[in-house]
Amino acid sequence: MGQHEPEPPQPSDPRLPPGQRLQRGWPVLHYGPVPRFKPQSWDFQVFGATASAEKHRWDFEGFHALPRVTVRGDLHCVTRFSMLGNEWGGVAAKTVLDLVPPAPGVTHVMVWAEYGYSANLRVADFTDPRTVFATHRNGEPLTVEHGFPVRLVVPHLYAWKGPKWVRAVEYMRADRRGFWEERGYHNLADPWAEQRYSYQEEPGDGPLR
Ligand SMILES: Nc1nc2c(c(=O)[nH]1)N[C@H]1C(S)=C(S)[C@@H](COP(=O)(O)O)O[C@H]1N2
Ligand SMILES: [Mo]
Repeated sequence: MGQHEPEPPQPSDPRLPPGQRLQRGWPVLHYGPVPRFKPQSWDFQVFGATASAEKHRWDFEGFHALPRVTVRGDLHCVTRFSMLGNEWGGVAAKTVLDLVPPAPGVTHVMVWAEYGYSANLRVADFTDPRTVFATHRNGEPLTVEHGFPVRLVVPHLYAWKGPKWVRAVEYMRADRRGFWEERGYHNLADPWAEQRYSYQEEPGDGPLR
């Protein structure tokens, strides 16, 4: 073999969705600046169509005292890199929904982060057992670049559906597009169906724009 043969194709990993490649290391990717963490004013709010019609609020200690889970979950960025087999520690999204029940008719949530970043999810995606408000990866606390103190991880969807620096969850009776969903990305974001861009949406996949 000559010295300048092309790289052999990557061994295909069945955990890799179509059009994705394996990533070594953990790149940092987000829009805008990294927020500064202010422990005194930090809170995690649940608002919108709650069953009680009241806003719920946890401070930093309160949120970190919630029951915890560890889940295995891959991270698939729409820019085509995937990180496989991460272990995420944190609070299951379902736990938040159980502790702050939604009003009847809630179909979607908006997860809000610092600086107004947001991602919309169907309730079924939010309550998936592997959807987690992560504080740790592989046993280590998240660094601020990766979302400390809390980020959402939705392993079965493209990673833009997982806001870093989460501050709130809004319960909604109708779907509404989040930050990237308003800017041309697919409303549902299933990497196995390569739902990358909004022009691929079928009727019913998302609200009208
Ligand atoms: N607040 C916020 N969260 C975000 C983003 C962002 O721009 N802002 N980008 C998303 C995208 S597109 C990806 S791929 C992942 C990247 O996470 P990482 O930087 O920990 O690898 O964060 C997601 N969460
Ligand atoms: Mo991404």
